[in-house]
Amino acid sequence: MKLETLNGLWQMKNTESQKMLPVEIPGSVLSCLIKEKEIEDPYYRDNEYAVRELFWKDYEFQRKFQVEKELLDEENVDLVCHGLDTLCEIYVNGALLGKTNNMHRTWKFPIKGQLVLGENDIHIIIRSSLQYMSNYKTDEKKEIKYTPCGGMKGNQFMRKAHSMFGWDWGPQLPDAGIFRDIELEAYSYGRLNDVLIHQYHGEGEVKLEVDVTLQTFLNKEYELYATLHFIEEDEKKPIEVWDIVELGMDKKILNLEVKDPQIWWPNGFGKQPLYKLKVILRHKGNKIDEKEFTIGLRTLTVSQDKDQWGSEFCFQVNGIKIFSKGANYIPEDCVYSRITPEKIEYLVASSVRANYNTLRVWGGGYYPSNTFYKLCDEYGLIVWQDLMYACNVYEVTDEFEESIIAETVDNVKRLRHHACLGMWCGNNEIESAWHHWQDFQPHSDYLRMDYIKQFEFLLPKAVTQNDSQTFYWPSSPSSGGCFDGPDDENRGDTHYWAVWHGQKPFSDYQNYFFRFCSEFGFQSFPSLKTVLTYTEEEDRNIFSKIMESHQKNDAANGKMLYYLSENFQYPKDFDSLLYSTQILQAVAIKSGVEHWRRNRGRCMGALYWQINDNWPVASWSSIDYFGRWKALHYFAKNFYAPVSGSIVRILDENKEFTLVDAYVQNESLEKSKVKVRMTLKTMDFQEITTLEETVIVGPLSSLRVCGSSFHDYLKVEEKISISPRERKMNQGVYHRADVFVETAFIYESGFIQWESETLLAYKHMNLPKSKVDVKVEETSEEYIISLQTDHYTAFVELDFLKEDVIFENNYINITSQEPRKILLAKKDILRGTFTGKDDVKEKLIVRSIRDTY
Ligand code: BMA
Repeated sequence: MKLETLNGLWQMKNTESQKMLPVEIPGSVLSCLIKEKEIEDPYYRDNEYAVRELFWKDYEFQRKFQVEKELLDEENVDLVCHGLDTLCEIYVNGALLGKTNNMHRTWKFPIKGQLVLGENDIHIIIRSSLQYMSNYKTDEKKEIKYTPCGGMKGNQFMRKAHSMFGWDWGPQLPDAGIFRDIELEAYSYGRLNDVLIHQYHGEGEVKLEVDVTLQTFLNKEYELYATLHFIEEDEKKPIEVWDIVELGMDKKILNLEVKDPQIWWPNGFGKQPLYKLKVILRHKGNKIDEKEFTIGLRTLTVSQDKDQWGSEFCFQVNGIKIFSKGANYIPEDCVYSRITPEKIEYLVASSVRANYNTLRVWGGGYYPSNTFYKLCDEYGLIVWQDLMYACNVYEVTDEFEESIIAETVDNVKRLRHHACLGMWCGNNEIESAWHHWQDFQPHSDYLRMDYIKQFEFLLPKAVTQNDSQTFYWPSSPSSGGCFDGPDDENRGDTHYWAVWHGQKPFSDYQNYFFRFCSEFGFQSFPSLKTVLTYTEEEDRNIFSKIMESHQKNDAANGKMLYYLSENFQYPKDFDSLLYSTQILQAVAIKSGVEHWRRNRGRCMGALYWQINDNWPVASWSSIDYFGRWKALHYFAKNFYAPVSGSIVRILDENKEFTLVDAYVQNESLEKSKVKVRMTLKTMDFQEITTLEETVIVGPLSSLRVCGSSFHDYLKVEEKISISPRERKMNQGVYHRADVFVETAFIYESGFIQWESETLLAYKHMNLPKSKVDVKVEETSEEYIISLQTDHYTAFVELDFLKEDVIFENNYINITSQEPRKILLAKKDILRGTFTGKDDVKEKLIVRSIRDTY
């Protein structure tokens, strides 16, 4: 088989214009117009709205290409388009080759008849998605009235990433183009059409069944080989099997046996060894076709075993039931050709640095590139893969049915061999929506039927026919389908939004014991550096038109202000406000995750909404559009650590005392010995009382270690709710506003995790103004930053005005006089440079929550 790429330099214009512009393919209308400076940055201020209007037009992409004799000598030549977005008409040398209507598919067209020797011409007209949507007519019994928050009406009529039409975190920029490779594929004699790999795991061995579908053209015999080698070892010594493909055969199964297999594990449980499997078709010893797959040997499914609460819901890897730690993933840019392998690797690496083991690819975006899954294999992230449907009502016409089945088959075949693939999930939130969302209820029963047909019949069939080893789940959340209590707390997965959308306090997380919380979230603003990229001076007020247009969830800047009022004092300026919201977000999500990890066994997953952004915006992300880690991402590194301590304020059994309880959560395969020291301290670090306990926490478990109400030491105060008994017993001398609880989790490795908690909301604490002294030392690999202060200093942020870095830790609470060390590895300096330690010290900006008012 020969491949000739048609990527590279094309020309582009809107069909009403004469002016051709150069465009690099893979690319799009936006990548071209931005590069050629025909439009201003669509992310700047409110440029989004003017740029959106460009998509009422049709566009034309074209290029010339050379065809050599060798290509035409092959019996077949196909044009293969891996990403055409979306309504395309493809012309080759003036003749229509085909039309497309689904960006999620791989399109192939036989092209040999249209090609000539020498120069050829291809042009692709892309029709306006906005025109199409606005002219679309449903069957009268199937009128659709629902549009998702922030989206454009009619987005569900096209198989184009829904979020391109806007979402409650993303702009309405329905770009168009050729966003993945486009190439010519030429072949004669025979071809490997399809390879399906099944794994069967036994004691000390793995059997691989390699199921090959072939296309043979000659009335001759072929030889089929499969070879497997461990990627880190010599390719010359593979395990090899082969067989004869007899005349007319189009299917063949080869069996490989791997003795002493190296087993793939998700991050935190072991390594990620990978094998290369090659399938080669030969005729009389000549190689005719070859396909290559990188695979990991593992079993991976979802367990729904029944238990005392209902049915569990958890990933089971190599027989071990694990707690999923991670977040939800959305497309990383609105201009898809800008989602480069480097950017994907940065995000995947940032996930693993924050101790994730799972990412959910959310259904309202697009199917990520092969690079994404390759990196998840290599870094050890389980992918919960939604099919691309979210928060919408769909009319299942014959044409739609054909399109979504083809799309599913294409993507299942593309991704099924990846070690990281944990499940296929039909859609995001649609079962739940049909079950009880008010705006869904007026739709006809025909459409409700279409839901069942689509997600509980057509799609699972298309998935399992092509990938019988990966678990299929109808929707997220769900309890198994058929509108049977999709949000049931005791079965399946759950999305929890009462904190944030329902404006409940953070403590509300503690009222729920979901089996797997696949979505919950809290918004923050990005850092000032990011806000500066899209605003002018006069915009820097959170209720300005520009700040509100970079907030796509209705009135949510006000919501952040509401939560701020519950927790912190009113910030003195814009920058302090941005910072405070990041702290709120980090504290909120931390309290949810820690609660669910403490209840490990009953709850087996916490994936917060959302890891990333597709433009600079106020949102639920923990890493902003420019890759800057928000406070939440640093917090995640700690609260998702394999072994991690947590403290929580709860009411005792009689609801009389507020207790501070310490727990250790162990999500590793080893037991862990931990010394826990809990100390009530004054703001200037005097120790009032200490309790200490050493425990051994078993693998895959969590344990309450110790706790106290400290009521003997605390005074009764006015204006806080306090039980009569507590009031009576209360004889201490310290005011709650003047003390905090420090907890040190001291691990055998010597590592100490510092946690602290105040007994009142921060806004009511007597936080002293404190000065943090900074010292910086330097080695060849890193800067060592020491922070020292004489008073309790909460949420200490380190940052630079211009440079971007990832610190080892950030937003810490300083709870003792001892200097706290934070490393800055030189390889983690992402933008900008430092001339040495003095430069780092000079440029370092340190602030804490007390500096915001
Ligand atoms: C969930 C997600 C997204 C949305 C998020 C925040 O519903 O599935 O659709 O962006 O909440 O509202």
